[in-house]
Amino acid sequence: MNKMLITSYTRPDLDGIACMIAYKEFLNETGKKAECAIHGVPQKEVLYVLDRLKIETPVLIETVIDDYDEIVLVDVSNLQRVFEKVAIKKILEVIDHRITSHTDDYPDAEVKIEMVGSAATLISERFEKSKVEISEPAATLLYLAIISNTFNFKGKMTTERDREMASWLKSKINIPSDFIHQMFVYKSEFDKPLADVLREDLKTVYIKNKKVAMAQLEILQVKGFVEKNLYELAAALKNIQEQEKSDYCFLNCVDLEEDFCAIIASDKLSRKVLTKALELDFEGLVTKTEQIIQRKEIPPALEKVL
Ligand SMILES: [Mn+2]
Repeated sequence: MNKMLITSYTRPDLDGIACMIAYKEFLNETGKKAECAIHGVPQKEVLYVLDRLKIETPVLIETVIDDYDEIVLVDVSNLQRVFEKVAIKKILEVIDHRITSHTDDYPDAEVKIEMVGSAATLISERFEKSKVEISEPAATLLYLAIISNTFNFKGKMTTERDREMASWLKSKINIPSDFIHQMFVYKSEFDKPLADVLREDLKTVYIKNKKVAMAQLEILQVKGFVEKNLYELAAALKNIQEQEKSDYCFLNCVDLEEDFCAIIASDKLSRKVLTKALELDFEGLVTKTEQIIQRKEIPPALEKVL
């Protein structure tokens, strides 16, 4: 029997990791041989969760890729975000939750892309619908992934399906009541200069020939954080803008326990275009949003005004 390898995008977040570990379990339980592997160092919150749940980190994809003829992508459908040696002809299945133009990239694969808040919801539904018993570690990972990806159900992309699967998973697990808060605390502490942190997770997109560099932090107590670090953050953004030669550049700071974001832009043009696109008022370099905005919601808004 062929073995399948499940993977996600480079530097996976909790959603990517939870999906690959849980989907491996699902496939194994349904009689298929599957393994999972990661590319790059997982994001901080992943390391915290795996360590606290005593779950082993998946192996590095570069060490095993040649042993597999069949590959499954979870929480990603854009091949550019995946380890370069993942060949398109080997891809058997794609499970993702992003608005994407990549559905037709995989003529031979089974592609399931549905607009829910978290890919973990799609994996959870597989277990629930087929009545395959889910282990507590896998259920815990999927539950935390839904919480993390939907900003605790406060993000706009949250759907009823995410809520339903989260409560189904929650009935099967036992986690300390402060686990999620502690996970957020861990995510909010940085052990390197903020400039490096912003760089590490920077996303750049082109909108009508303009290059937009977007940084995002998901942390607790955004207000105090911004007050304390504004100078450093603004300098880091200026640097990014120079290095990337981007036309626009900003940082979106999501407050994980309050319903707002602080958006910082160190240059006038970026502030001007964000003001127009998001109907916000900057005070100095910063503006506060009325509700949580995700980074990926900003390009469509910019597209309308550029
Ligand atoms: Mn995701």
